[in-house]
Amino acid sequence: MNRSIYHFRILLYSIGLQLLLISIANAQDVTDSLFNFRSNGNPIINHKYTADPAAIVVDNTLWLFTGHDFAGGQKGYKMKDWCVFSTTDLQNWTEYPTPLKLEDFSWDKSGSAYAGQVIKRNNKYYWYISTNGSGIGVATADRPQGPYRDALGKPLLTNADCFASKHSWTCIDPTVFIDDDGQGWLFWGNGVCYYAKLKKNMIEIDGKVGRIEFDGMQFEEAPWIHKYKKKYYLSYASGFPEKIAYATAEKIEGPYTYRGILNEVAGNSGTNHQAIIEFKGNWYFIYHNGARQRDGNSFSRSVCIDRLFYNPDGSIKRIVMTSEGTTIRGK
Ligand code: FUB
Repeated sequence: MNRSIYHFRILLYSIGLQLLLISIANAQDVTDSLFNFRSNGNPIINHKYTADPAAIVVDNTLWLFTGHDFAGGQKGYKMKDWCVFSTTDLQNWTEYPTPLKLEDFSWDKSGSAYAGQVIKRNNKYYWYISTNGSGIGVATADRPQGPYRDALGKPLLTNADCFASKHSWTCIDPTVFIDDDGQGWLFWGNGVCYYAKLKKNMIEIDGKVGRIEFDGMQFEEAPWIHKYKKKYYLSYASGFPEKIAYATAEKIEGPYTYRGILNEVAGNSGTNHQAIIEFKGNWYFIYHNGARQRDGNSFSRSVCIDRLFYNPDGSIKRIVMTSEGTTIRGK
């Protein structure tokens, strides 16, 4: 074989190999190995579409749990699995193998993996997830990165528990909170905000389901409970397209007082879905927008993080959504 044909063949092989590697990298959208990446601003994740963030801090590490949207051209929320990421500095992240899939809940008939939240209790992790109509489920794991297993083999809550609602997607968006006295609470809902106590085992509801209502509420979905200086903060998506509003109370069951808008409509996305968390002495507002999608719909979302600041009276300053995100220090 003459030398130039030989070199030409080597060139073709190396191009083929590179194309193969690129397609393997793209196929990794369903993650089956550890993947390390650096985030240089918002959105923080750029190798896949992520939505509905929830976070916990364990020791030095922030764990981020998200939904997993499909790429552009989508007509609805049809997600099939959830994702988990960790970081110790909000810049360098690790993504873990897919920790939980909708198919892990044999009772789901909806085909849509909606929002959820993870909490730690007694060295176990509890992931409360929602579906579009089949109810709220709970899965457990021994490590934050999973894998998680359905703890009940049936929903924890269904539309039948949502006594004041008629529409099929009312039993969604659980947020979980363990109070200083050890009592676990679940809040959830679309259109109406429901709440209930959890038993110590975290996989059973204790007592009656209640409803949160207050002047000015306009509750859409995505409740999130956090505590700051002994006060309870209930943040939630309000109106549509969604802004995030919040209210505060002296007791977790209320009465709550409406405190105003916290975050404006997030660019190019009808939904907004926040998590609020303290990490290494700073408070963060984690949400999603549609910044990375090109076809203008609301179904290929991306998680972002910006700082959250309190006023001296405990009210929260309006969130400033930025492109730089947490790469700006002390904004
Ligand atoms: O991602 C599906 C649904 O959209 C969530 O459950 C809601 O909070 C909204 O973000």
